[in-house]
Amino acid sequence: MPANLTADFLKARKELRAAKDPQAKLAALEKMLATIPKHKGTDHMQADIKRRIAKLKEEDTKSSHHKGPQLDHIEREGAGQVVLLGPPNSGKSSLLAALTNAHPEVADYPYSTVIPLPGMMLYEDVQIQLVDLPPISAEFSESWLYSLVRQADLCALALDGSKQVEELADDVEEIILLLEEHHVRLVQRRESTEEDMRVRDVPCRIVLTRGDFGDLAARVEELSDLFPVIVVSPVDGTGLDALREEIFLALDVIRVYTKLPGKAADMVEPYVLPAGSTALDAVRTVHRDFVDRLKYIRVWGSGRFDGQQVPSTHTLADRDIIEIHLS
Ligand SMILES: Nc1nc2c(ncn2[C@@H]2O[C@H](COP(=O)(O)OP(=O)(O)OP(=O)(O)O)[C@@H](O)[C@H]2O)c(=O)[nH]1
Ligand SMILES: [Mg+2]
Repeated sequence: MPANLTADFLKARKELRAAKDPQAKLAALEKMLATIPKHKGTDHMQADIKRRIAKLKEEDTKSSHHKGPQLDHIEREGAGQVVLLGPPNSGKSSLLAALTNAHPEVADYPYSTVIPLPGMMLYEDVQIQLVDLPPISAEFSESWLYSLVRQADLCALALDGSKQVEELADDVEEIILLLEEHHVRLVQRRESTEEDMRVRDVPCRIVLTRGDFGDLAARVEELSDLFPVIVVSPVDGTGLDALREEIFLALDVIRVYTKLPGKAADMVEPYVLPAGSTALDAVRTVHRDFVDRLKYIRVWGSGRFDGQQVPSTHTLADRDIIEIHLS
């Protein structure tokens, strides 16, 4: 059967051949579909046009997804990255607001947080990054939430302290299982021994919110079997200093200050290194090139006496001051 194509259709087909970008192609295809004579003889052509339109539209939605914010990674800043994880309405955003410079939405209904939000928390002279997450629950959690927990140095598990102890234990168990399904294991402390590549160990602390609700001792006792517990209330300030300190300690890092020979140390901005780092690790952190030029290192703090010359394998302690001598 002859197709009997119209002049309008032939014009649209010409436009399609000349089209350079997907939008122009889509417009031409839609014009072709509108002008093609609708009868048996053009069935095949109609189907082909429809298929090409669908493909272009699908590609368009895919690429517009890419243009949206990247949610499965937050650039790490400061001495460590701590995710605020927990069931809906447990007080995660309130913690971010109380501890950092960030201004998250705090609301008395669940699922108020929908995208991750970072903020910086100051502990003494160290900046630590906290990341507020949407809630985790068996009903619904975004898949990128698990990626963010995986990448974190520490998980602050926020739980609503006004809930009954059995309910809290159930919440923790559910979260542990959900994370395990996504190859994340909450632990007290990350061991430096070889890790199973598929399973990521993330140290965890329980943060029991609504500490202003009364005595939470029984709940603390029960939950302490799982992870160390800190009771807080962003409403009246209970436990916030203790939480800052616990987060710093749980990150398992040390601060190292540097000084120039004959000068006072720069005590303003410490270098932050993993606990157990050596004097040579610190030198490398200050400047890669210093390693080759290193003559010797003096230490104030963990040395036997102030200014002691130490071997490069010397293990540093938190708040040590080092003086680097180069050739
Ligand atoms: N009294 C009291 N209220 C709190 C405390 N922490 C949070 N709230 C309240 O609890 C509600 C929920 O707090 P959010 O910080 O939004 O909770 P969330 O965990 O971020 O909630 P989602 O993002 O929806 O999962 C808000 O009305 C807060 O004001 C607390 O320690 N004491
Ligand atoms: Mg929230």
